[in-house]
Amino acid sequence: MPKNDEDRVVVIDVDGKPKKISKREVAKENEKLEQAIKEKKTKLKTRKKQKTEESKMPVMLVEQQDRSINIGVVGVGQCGSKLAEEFYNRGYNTVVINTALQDLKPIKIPEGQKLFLDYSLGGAAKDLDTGQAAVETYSGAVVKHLKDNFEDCEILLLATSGGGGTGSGSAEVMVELMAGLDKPISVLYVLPLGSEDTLAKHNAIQTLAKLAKLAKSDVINSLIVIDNAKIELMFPG
Ligand SMILES: Nc1nc2c(ncn2[C@@H]2O[C@H](COP(=O)(O)OP(=O)(O)OP(=O)(O)O)[C@@H](O)[C@H]2O)c(=O)[nH]1
Ligand SMILES: [Mg+2]
Repeated sequence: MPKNDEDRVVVIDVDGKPKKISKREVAKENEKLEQAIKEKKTKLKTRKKQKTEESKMPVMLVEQQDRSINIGVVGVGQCGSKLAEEFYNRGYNTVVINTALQDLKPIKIPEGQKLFLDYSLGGAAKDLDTGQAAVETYSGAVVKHLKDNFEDCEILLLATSGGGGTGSGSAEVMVELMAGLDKPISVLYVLPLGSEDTLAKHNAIQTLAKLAKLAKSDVINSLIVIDNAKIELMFPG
């Protein structure tokens, strides 16, 4: 039907061009626009209501775990404690044991997870017998410490160096005590630097031989050896 020119108005389309359309078409367009605005307002209202409800909900606390297997790590002696601290920082259950109180202090794990064996005068001074005797003397406290901290653990890991007295001298006894918890046992064992003294090297070989036997008889499931001398060659200085 031809349109009366009086009924038509000039509007600007989306491309910015003027065009003539009927007043009825303008009204229809306006109606559509109003409907769209109404829908948008309803959506916004619903979203706002949802947000208010969410803000009233309590915050869920989820335990932070950066690990897949639950390993209970026990670090003995200074080197063992430092290694264990690294595991603690990655979310593993960790305890540390030492005969030197001054070496336990800088280890940043909760104080309750540290066990001081008050046996000698601040360390075993690289004496294997002193390290062994210290853990034997406090074996009851050591086992309690392990049980209290590792109940939920699937695997136990002993971290120690071979060159000193505390960690190295007690390694065999520690494995025996850990075996009482009836979980697979791994040992992370650090060999001395090439530049260290004969006593350190002697200690390391003595204990390595004992640990190798325990691995052969399956008391230890895996024996992981870190060779400081090799690391020194690879990263000199
Ligand atoms: N890879 C590595 N080796 C270390 C570290 N700290 C110490 N060691 C090595 O550990 C050995 C020294 O043993 P310690 O762990 O200090 O001895 P300990 O078990 O505390 O025994 P005592 O000091 O005799 O009571 C040396 O062979 C060092 O090279 C460390 O942070 N990383
Ligand atoms: Mg020490």
